[in-house]
Amino acid sequence: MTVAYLGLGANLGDARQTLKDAVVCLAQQHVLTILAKSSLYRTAPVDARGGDFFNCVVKLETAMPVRHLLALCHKIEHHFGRERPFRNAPRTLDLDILLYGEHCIDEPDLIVPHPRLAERAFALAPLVEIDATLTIPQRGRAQTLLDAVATQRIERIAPPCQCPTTPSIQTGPSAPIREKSCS
Ligand code: PH2
Ligand code: MG
Ligand code: MG
Repeated sequence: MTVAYLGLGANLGDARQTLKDAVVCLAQQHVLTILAKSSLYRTAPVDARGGDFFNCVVKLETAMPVRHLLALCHKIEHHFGRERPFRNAPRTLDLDILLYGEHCIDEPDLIVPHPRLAERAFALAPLVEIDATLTIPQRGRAQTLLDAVATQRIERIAPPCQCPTTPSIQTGPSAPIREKSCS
């Protein structure tokens, strides 16, 4: 199994809703398990045209080889209406493999860690939200990299889900249950 991080971004159509739907879509894939997801962020475009983006990051575990994961990302982008009229054009959904375990891949159509990850607050902030101790192979601590791009405008827009989880409901050892005999 490999732990991977995907960056999700959108700035066309109902971008905020698309990111939420895309996370649900990922969660429904039997070939992976989502381990964590960041909040949503509203972010200023970096080297791109169009309005503000929404961004988030998903941490997952999968037995898929990285090429299969890439193909799945492309399939989901296509499902959400992604078109590529020119480089960094406004998009309904962008799904990038940010990290794939500790692997470093350098091929014409796939570079991991993502080649511009270390300069982008919109990817680093959600990564650090998920794991404050995260280290990017060949780059160093994500928090240190994030500190260096503090001038990029990003705003966390949705707090993590406030749904009660089992540990917070259980306040202590449960009272013993007195059982009646079935006879
Ligand atoms: N993606 C890009 C280029 N610029 N800027 C923001 N804020 N968010 C993105 O997801 C983004 C970008 C290329 O994929
Ligand atoms: Mg991208
Ligand atoms: Mg992409």
